[in-house]
Amino acid sequence: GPLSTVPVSSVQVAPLATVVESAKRLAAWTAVDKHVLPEHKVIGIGSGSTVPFVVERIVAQGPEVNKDRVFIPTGFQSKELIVEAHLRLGDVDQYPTIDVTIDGADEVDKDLNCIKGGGACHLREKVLAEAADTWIIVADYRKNSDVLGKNWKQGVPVEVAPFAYVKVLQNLRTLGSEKASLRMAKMKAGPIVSDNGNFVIDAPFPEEQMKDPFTLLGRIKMLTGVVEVGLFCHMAKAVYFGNQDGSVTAK
Ligand code: ABF
Repeated sequence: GPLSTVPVSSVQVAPLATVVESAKRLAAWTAVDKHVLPEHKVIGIGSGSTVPFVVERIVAQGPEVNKDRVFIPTGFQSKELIVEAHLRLGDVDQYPTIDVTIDGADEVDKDLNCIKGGGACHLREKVLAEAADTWIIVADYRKNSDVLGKNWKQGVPVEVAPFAYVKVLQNLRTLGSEKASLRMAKMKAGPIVSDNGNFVIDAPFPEEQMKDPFTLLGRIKMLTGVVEVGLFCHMAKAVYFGNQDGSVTAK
């Protein structure tokens, strides 16, 4: 048939999933090579699908250096990652000062402000970010943005105490998020529950408000019943985006 006349080499385009995976790995490896140094003994491990590549690269630094280290997870997933890699697990109440934490993000703006919490782990992620001397973000090219909310359309993740969620939903609408909604589990089986036993609201705000995420963060955080907000402002020391062409953009 006509297809047989097409040279194979011209149709060998890597599927999107493979391209994105490579981009994530590239960002993660670059960040580890640059920021996880032999003298670092307490290391925070974030959440999401980019973080396994962080752990992979740390393991590759060898048992000699890793035997003197302790790893602090941001949630259930990263705890499993640490345990499966046979690294030593610690908690932030034993190690309130962390040398370096590496985490993913849902979107990063031009000033390194981030939206996080697509995985509902942003409370622990923010604690580990604040506890760290150095906080580094790794992501693929799809997360690179000028204004938050342009790529990540589902809204600012807001973790709330379950009994207060209706009041907080109302507050968020008054603040400007008309479409704020409770995050539901698949098949709408019920609200998703965070590792801390709380609910998560997704609150999309107009671009005007997203241009000043620090002010918005302050307003949302003031609402009683809010546990933590998935806006991370002025926290990242560096961000690494893996690109489709195999290069890395550092911000
Ligand atoms: C965590 O995982 C979250 O704060 C964010 O929601 C998500 C990013 O994951 P991925 O790297 O899979 O895009 O870092």
